[in-house]
Amino acid sequence: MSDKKRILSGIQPSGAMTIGNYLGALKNWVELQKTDEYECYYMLADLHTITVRQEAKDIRKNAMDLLALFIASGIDPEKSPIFFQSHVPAHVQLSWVLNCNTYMGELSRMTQYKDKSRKHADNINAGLFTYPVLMAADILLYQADLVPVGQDQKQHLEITRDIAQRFNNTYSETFKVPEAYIPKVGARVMSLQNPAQKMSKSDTNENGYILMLDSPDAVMRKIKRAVTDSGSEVKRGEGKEGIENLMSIYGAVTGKTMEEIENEFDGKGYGVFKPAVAEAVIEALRPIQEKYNDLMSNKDYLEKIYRSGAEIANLTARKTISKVYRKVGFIQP
Ligand code: ATP
Ligand code: LTN
Repeated sequence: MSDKKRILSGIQPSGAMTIGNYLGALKNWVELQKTDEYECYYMLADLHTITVRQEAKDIRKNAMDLLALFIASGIDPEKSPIFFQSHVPAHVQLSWVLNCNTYMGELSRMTQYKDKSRKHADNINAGLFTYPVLMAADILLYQADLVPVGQDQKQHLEITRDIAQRFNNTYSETFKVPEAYIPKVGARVMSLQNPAQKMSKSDTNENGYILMLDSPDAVMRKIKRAVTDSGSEVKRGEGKEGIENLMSIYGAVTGKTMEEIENEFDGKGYGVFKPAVAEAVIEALRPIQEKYNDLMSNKDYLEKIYRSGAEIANLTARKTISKVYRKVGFIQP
């Protein structure tokens, strides 16, 4: 086993992937993998997906699309195992043990749970409530040091750390206590239709998000329609959340700072700015979409990737779960 630090992260195949997922998470995964300083595990969190009602055929389609997008975006499956959460039984096994070491009170404070309960008032199921425990299991199984995620997952990382520390105190040192890794730009991409709300793949208004697989026309149209203020200056500030969101998207894809963007568009107005943002996004997506199309015509290759990913993930995860079972007192099989 290498003594490199570990990374684990995941995205749910709960819809088509947005540029929010890319800028907040996947882009960093690729960069962290390139440093060669980490051993990285990248997971498609399909078990998490059924916490809200889903059609089976949609999960199947979204899961394969997402797998291809991981690779098309630059994750090298030769270096980093890519696997489906449901292919590694230890996730569910550990989540049971952790459920018995997590309090109702701490789970009730999770903002994602509150948001999703509001959105899915007719289906507030137990899985939605214990979602963060399964996520803690995902991370702790791999003894991850670092978890690259968007801003919205910070609270889930905090509860993961609490659960790990509590378990370690009760049963002796077992888990690495992980750190969140949140990008400086792009950590919280907002909806194009409502800049007070995060861009989300499960939004009912498709003009609110840009998908990784949106056509250039769709990207241009959605950005031109993005909600802004009645002014015309490309600047940050009170009441300018819509423009600020477009500026941070532009910054995240071009590498430019907010100051540089303000200078670039000084005196130019939204009519110049919006198409420039759209062009930059289109150019960033183009190579990813090309690679995605190639990969989707090679299903055998994709299948090989997730199979060998699961094999490696299972090896690592089994070590942790057998240690945990032993520590809590279960007789070894
Ligand atoms: P859902 O709408 O089904 O809850 P989601 O779009 O919020 O899904 P997840 O699969 O829950 O996406 O998140 C995957 C990763 O993308 C996480 O690291 C999350 O923090 C990040 N992420 C999601 N939305 C955004 C966003 N708008 N801006 C930045 N990062 C984001
Ligand atoms: N809950 C995450 C997706 C996710 C995840 C993980 C992220 C599931 N398991 C483990 C990092 C590590 C979300 O983004 N909604």
